Amino acid sequence: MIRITKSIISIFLLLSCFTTVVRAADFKPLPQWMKTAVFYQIYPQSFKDTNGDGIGDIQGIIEKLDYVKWLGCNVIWLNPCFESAFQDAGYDVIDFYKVAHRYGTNDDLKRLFDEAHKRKMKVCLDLVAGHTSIESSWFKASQKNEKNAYSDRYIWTNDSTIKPEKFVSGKFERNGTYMKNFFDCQPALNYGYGQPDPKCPWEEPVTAEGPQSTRKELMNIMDYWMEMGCDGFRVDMAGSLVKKDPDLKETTNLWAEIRTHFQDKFPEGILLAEWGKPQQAIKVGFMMDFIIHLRNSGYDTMFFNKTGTYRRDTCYFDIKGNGSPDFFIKNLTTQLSAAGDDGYICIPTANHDFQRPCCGERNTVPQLKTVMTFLMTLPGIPLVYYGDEIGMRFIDGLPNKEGSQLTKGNRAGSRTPMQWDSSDNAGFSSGSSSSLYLPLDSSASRPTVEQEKKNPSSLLLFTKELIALRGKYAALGNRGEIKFLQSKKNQYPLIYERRLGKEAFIIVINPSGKDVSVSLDYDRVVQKVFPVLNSSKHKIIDYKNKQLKISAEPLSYGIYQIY
Ligand SMILES: [Ca+2]
Repeated sequence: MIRITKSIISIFLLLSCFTTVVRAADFKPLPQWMKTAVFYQIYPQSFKDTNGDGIGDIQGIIEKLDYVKWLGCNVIWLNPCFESAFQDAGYDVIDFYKVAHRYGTNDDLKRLFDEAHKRKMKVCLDLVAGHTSIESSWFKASQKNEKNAYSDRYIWTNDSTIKPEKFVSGKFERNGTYMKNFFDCQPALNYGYGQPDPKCPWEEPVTAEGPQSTRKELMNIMDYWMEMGCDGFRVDMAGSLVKKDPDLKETTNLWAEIRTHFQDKFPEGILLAEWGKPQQAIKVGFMMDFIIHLRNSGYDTMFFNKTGTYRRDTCYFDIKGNGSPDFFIKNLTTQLSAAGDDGYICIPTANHDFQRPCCGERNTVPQLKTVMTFLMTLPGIPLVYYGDEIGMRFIDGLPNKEGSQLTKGNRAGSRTPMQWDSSDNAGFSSGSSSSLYLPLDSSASRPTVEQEKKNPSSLLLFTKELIALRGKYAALGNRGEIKFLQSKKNQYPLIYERRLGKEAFIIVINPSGKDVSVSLDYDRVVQKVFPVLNSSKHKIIDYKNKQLKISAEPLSYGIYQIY
């Protein structure tokens, strides 16, 4: 009897598993173009201003498409460009269907899609799916006492004296407080709760009318831009739409429904998560996720030093050579194996939320070349954050701009105007310097695109060369495998193999200011070690008697093809 009961329970568990959890195998395949995608992230307010108001615009992006393509990038991700109250630099959207006046019009954005496509490039928008601005017409309607279509679009308590954590009170017609996501001006949209507490009536199940209508609206927004020519979305805070969902069951169901709808209509479109944990994001249906400063990924242990939005005493890419890559490598290896062929990871050079590679004491071209060699030889889809290709500096000590200031650090330092040339305002804008969105790097030696295009040893031409190598050799590309060959004794240099089929490379990077030598056992038969890219006149590695002998000068790097 017990055995029969047990079997029934197992069958039930098995069935419930199949009926509620959608697997990656159920989705349509990833678009083929992701295999050779190289991203360039544009912060629209800081890229190129064409009407002299001091704020970058869509026309400016159109004018610089040829530059982005010249660099070797073929996909643009634009930070939010929708009508906004700009209390969080556009991440507080008023109208998801309308381009913000300061950037142009919907027609301009359509022209950007068309111009990009003419150049065989793609454009992804930023979908701020989790919340709106308090100035949104939805939120205004939602505050009314009388029941209307937006009453349950947000999460409202039924009593203004009830204020759980993250709930905000105010002078509203209806009797209640609302839930926020980040700043108070960002009320959370209601996608429902994975495990609603019956004692809290505002915790609706995902199947309730309000959450279902929010879900449909999100798909409408996506359809609207995709039909206009958009190629996909990066979804802000993608893992946090459904509240209280510890096992991600309802989050998985939500994204599975969206992905299925999206791919049925737009099989070439892509969905990227801001999640920070590809093993989860890809499982729920995203095609790519970032390994960044979130969720204890180890990204900080590689790059964050004493200056920047987030600060640490030591990191691996530091001239002192006191860091360790172990934690990052461990996480990267786990994430890659969990993602498998179902999606891509992306490890960007930086983004609008944290510091650039050129930051504090890491500020010379040779130092930045070690960072760029690493980021541009990793598997997954590479991403260049605007300006990192020329070594733009994280500017410390800027004022709070549109919510850039967090409790601890300021994000403005990574959001300053792009430095194009030696003309006024570095070619960013013809407006007065006081009108600029954020001040330019005031350093007399600030790098520019114009100057670096002419300099054969510049970071810009170096980055362009690294990107070109990914296109030339599949082993160095998005789907090539990676194996770290780190010496157990020495944390420096960083040594890894990239391989696909018979094609193989060994990459050595020494970000420290010390000479380092190591010998490693290497099982594969090596007949020839050919330097494809090398910082020094001498080869850093040699192969003898099944051993790799590596001797790396300070701030050196090399990419070697092995036969
Ligand atoms: Ca402008």
